[in-house]
Amino acid sequence: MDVAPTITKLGPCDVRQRGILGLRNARFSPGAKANAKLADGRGRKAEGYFQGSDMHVIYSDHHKTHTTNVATIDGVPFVSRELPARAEVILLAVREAGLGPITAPVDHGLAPVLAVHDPAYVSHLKTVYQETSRRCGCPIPVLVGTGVTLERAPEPPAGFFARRLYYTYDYEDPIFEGTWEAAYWSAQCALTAADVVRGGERAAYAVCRPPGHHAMVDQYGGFCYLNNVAIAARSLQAEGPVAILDIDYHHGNGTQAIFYADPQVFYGSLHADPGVDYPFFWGRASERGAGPGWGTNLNVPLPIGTGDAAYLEAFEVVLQAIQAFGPQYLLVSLGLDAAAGDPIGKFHLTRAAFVTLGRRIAALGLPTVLVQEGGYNLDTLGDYVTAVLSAFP
Ligand code: SP5
Ligand code: ZN
Repeated sequence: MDVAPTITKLGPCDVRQRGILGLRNARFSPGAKANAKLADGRGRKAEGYFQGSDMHVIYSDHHKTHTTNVATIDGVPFVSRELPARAEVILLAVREAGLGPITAPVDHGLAPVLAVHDPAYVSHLKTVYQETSRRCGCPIPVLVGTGVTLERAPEPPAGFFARRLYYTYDYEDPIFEGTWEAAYWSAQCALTAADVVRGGERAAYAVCRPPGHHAMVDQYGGFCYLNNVAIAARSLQAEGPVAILDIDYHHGNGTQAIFYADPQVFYGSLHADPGVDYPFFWGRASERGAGPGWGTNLNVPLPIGTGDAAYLEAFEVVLQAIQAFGPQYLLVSLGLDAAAGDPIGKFHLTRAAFVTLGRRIAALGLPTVLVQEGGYNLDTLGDYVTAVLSAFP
C-alpha cells in the first residue's frame, strides 16, 4: 500500500518514520506478519503473530481546513460543537493508548465518492464557497438553511441561491474555504481503513472529520458533507455482504437512505427517538428497508435519558440481527455523543458501557472498519474512543 504524504504536522512518531507496518510497537514483528500472510492465501492473519495493538488508525491533518473554530458569519462568531479539537483529542488519546500504527490516508480520487454521491452535488460542494464569494464580492462562509426535507423536485433549480438551499436539509452546516478539502480527506480516511481490512487486517479506525452519517446522496446536514461510512461500505460490498452498525446518538439518516433498497448492505442503528431529537424526519422503527432491501434496515429508537442497562440490552438485539445477516465485513459508525455529559446528546452512557460495546463488537469476529462520527465532549471523547478501540486484541 502506498502511503500518500498527506500528513504535514504529525510530529515525531509520524507515518513517514514508522511506515504502514507500525514499527513503533516493539511487540510487532513485520517478518512474522509476512509469514502469516504467506501461510494464508486469502491474506488473513494467522493466530498469535501479533500481541500488541492491532488497530490501524488512519488520520489526516486536512480536517483542520474545515475551520469551524475560527469562523464568523456576517461578523458574528459562528459557534459549533463540531470542532477541529475533536480530532486532535482523539489523535492524542489514540497515541497515549498505544493504538496504531497511525497512518495517512491514501488518495483514492473521486471515483469511490461518486459511487455514493451525486456528481452535481459533489461539484456544488467543491465550488459553492468560491462561487458565493465571487457573487458577493468578498470571501464569505456559506451558511444556508432550508425547510426542504423529504420529497423535492428531481432537478436542482437553475438559480444559484435556490440551488444552495436545494443541496442541504439543515441549517447549521457552514461551508468554509477548506470544507471540501476536509470532507474529501475524511472520506479518504474511511476508504483507506476499508483497504486495511480488505487486505486481511482485523480492524481499522478512521479519524473522520467532518463526520458523515447524516450526508445523503445529494444533501448535506448534521455536520456531514460526504458520507464516509457509506463510501467505505460501497467499496467493500463488491467483496460480499456488509453490515453497518451505527452507535452515534443520532440516527444515521444518510447511511440509511443510501442503502435503503440494497439487500447487500445491512444498516442497524440505536439512537435518540427522532420524534424528539435530530434528525427528526428519519429513524423510526417502522423504517425497515425497501424493495429487495426490505428487512436490511433496523432502527432502535430509545428515549431521552437512556442509560447503560437499557442501551446495552437494545444493543444485543441489533448485534443478533447483524449476526443473522451474516456479513463479510462490519463497519461501525462510531459516535460517542451517547455518552453522559455530551453537550448535544441526551443519553447517559458511562465509560464502562463503551468498553462493553467495544468487546461485544469485537466478539463478532468480523473484519471491522470503525469510522468516527459524532461526540462533542472534548474532555471524554478521546478516552471513550479508545475504550471502544482497545477491545480489539
Ligand atoms: C454527526 C452528528 O453527531 N451530528 C449531529 C448533528 C446534530 N444537530 C443538532 C445539534 C443541536 C445543537 N445545536 C446547537 C446550536 C448552537 N448554535
Ligand atoms: Zn451524533
